[in-house]
Amino acid sequence: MTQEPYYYLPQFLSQAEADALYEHSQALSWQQNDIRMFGKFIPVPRLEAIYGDEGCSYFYSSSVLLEPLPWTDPLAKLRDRIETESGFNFAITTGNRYRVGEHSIGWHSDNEKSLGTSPAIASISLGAIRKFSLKPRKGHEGELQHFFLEHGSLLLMLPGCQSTHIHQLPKTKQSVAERINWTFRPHLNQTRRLDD
Ligand SMILES: O=C(O)CCC(=O)C(=O)O
Repeated sequence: MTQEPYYYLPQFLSQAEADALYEHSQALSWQQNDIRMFGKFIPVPRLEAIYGDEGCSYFYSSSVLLEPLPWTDPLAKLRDRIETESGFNFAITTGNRYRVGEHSIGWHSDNEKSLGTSPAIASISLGAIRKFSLKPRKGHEGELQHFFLEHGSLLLMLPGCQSTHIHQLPKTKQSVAERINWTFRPHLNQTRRLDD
């Protein structure tokens, strides 16, 4: 049996911790960005935010540039906790705010140059439960998996996962409340290390 390159901890945060982080997240700086698709700029189907170390900007899909604001205390504490428990370092967290069922992210892997060659990526979910799917790329082992990401859960995509798998958070026609996701990522420019 092969070991999957990710794992899911449904109750990483307690209910009270997840509630407090959700409330904190609502007051942060959310942007409606545009992304280039088939030669045209269209609105990204969700709101985005980014917090992190200075000099660690995030550029994705050859069109969206996110420049980090300084860590807030709650996000920095959460980063420290994920680093301690996972053993991986993170330089930025990118936020996704899905306000309605139409808000989504299509199949992709996180393979931007700034992440380095084999990043670990840690994803915290807050608010409404949404379906998140992961599947192996052609030629790689494994099955399509669906996770119903709970309030306060952690999904850790281990080094290698971005080369072998792709993931998405699909649209839903069901009426859903808002969900916020914080994805902690490393960065080639990062200088802070776990044991600093
Ligand atoms: O919202 C999620 O759980 C997925 C976010 C994601 O795939 C990304 O930011 O690259």
